[in-house]
Amino acid sequence: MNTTSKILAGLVAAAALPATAETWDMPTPYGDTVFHTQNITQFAEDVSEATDGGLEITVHSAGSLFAHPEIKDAVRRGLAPIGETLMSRLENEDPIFGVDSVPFLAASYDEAEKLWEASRPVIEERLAGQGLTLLFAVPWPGQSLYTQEPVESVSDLEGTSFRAYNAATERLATLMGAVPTQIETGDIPTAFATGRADAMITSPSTGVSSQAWDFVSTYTELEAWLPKNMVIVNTAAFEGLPEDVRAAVMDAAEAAEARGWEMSEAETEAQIAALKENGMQVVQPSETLSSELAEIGETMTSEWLETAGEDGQAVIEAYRSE
Ligand code: PCA
Repeated sequence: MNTTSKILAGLVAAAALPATAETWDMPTPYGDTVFHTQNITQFAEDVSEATDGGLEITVHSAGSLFAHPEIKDAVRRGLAPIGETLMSRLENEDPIFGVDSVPFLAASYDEAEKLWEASRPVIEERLAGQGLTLLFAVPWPGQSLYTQEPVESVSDLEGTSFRAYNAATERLATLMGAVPTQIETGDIPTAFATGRADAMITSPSTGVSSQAWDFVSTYTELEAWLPKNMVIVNTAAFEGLPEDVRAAVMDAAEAAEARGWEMSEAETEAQIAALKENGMQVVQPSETLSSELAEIGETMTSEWLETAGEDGQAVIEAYRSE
């Protein structure tokens, strides 16, 4: 090729690329085998395809770009344009974000969906106030109890080191007479191996991804609440995208939310089966344990209502009237 045709070939290649090709780094907290991460990877692929490569989202899983506690602020400050976080991690800054982690307030997919419908507008509004736009939210399967011995009543947990992942699990541990200790999912196996944790409450998904059978024997099925992960975007970064790209992101987000809820529900049975296959005892709670936990749930509901104020009460009223 002579110089002129090289230049022409270059121009033709450049014209084939979208005018505003953009690459976004996306920090997420959980590992690649976790269904949330897989759903987000699919979301990124959908966006790339729908925009013809106009927006490429690179997923940095397992806290590899920003550690979980830093992700939300990183997105708010524009250090990362988009990211995923556990919604109830933000309960410390505003109780409303903890609405999905009150034990037994919404303990099935149907209830969780109703609660999400009732709470989504105020959550979106709070995020908007910080320059953040909510793209989608997906629940973890129901939260159940992992212990080294079968548990007959809450008193069996007294004094144990109880792994917590947000304010609500910390409060729950305290109300059960246990000692809470905050541990990210990636650190669970080491925490149990070194005696920093003896028990936890989490989904069958996290039980499987942390290979819980290596350090606990009993899974007591509570499915006490379904906490959500949410994907948020820096509003200024989002508004900087061409309109058709923004529309593609919103479409992909809607699809990711629907797909994620389905994946989550399908996970529940599949991952409980995996716990069993790996030798864990899967048991139902005793009547004593159920009624003690129900009472703790009521205490936590009234505590939450008190701290969440009028907005919180409006959400619960809307939820209960559906
Ligand atoms: N897994 C995450 C949050 C809830 C869940 O099921 C965790 O254990 O930290």
